[in-house]
Amino acid sequence: MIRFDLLTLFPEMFASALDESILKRAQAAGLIEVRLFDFRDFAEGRHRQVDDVPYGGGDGMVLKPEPLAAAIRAVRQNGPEAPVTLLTPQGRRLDQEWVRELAQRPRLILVCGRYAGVDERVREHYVDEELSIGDYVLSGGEAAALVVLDAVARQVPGVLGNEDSAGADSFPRRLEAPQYTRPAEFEGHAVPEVLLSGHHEQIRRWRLLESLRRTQERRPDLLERYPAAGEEAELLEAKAKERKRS
Ligand code: 9D3
Repeated sequence: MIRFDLLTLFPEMFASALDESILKRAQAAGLIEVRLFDFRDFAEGRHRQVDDVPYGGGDGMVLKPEPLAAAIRAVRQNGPEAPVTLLTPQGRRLDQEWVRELAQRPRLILVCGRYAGVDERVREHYVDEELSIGDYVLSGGEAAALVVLDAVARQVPGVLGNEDSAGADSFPRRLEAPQYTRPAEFEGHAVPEVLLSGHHEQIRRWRLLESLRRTQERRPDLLERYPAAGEEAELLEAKAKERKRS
């Protein structure tokens, strides 16, 4: 069981995602628990102000420190000790390895920033680690928090049904071979012969080769990091020889 505490100004952004398929099942089964906190609820005053203009000038509004800090303190107190993770484009980029590590924790506290940023003093004194999901600009941390939630939940034993109990998704070292389903001919385009043949060994080798080709073509970085060896290397060699002959 992992507990996710999400701190956001937009808790409604999570509703439909949490009410769908895998995440819904995981919550119903008690495998994950998700709690949403609106840090506007921790803002003082009649206007419950959560942001303000930046000192020194500039565009946009900066999230004020007090409501955010009060929310983090309250959430932290209520449950086991856990690091506080700020979702920010300045964070360390998430990858599958980090996802697996996060999934070992009993609890994740995810703080969603907004476009103009968070007062630096909160980052310094209330945040333990900073996470980005990649090099592109989002409007805030909410979409990123959903990515973390989805990826981490998949690693929790029992969350994936029998459908994909390879479960704890392994690090994707190769891209997948193309997939087809019926009909055997679609708008004049046939499914590769070998897949209809029923020759399981030939199908396995075809997939392995297509997977290698596709990885070579689209993600040469993966082949460099995890070079072809054993059967993969043999297959590539055999193909290279074939090409020479023809
Ligand atoms: C250029 C200075 N900032 C804009 C005034 C940068 C900026 C801050 C915050 C840009 C976007 C955001 C909002 N994004 C996130 O909070 C965020 C994010 C992202 O934008 N990309 C990848 N991962 C993440 S995690 C949180």
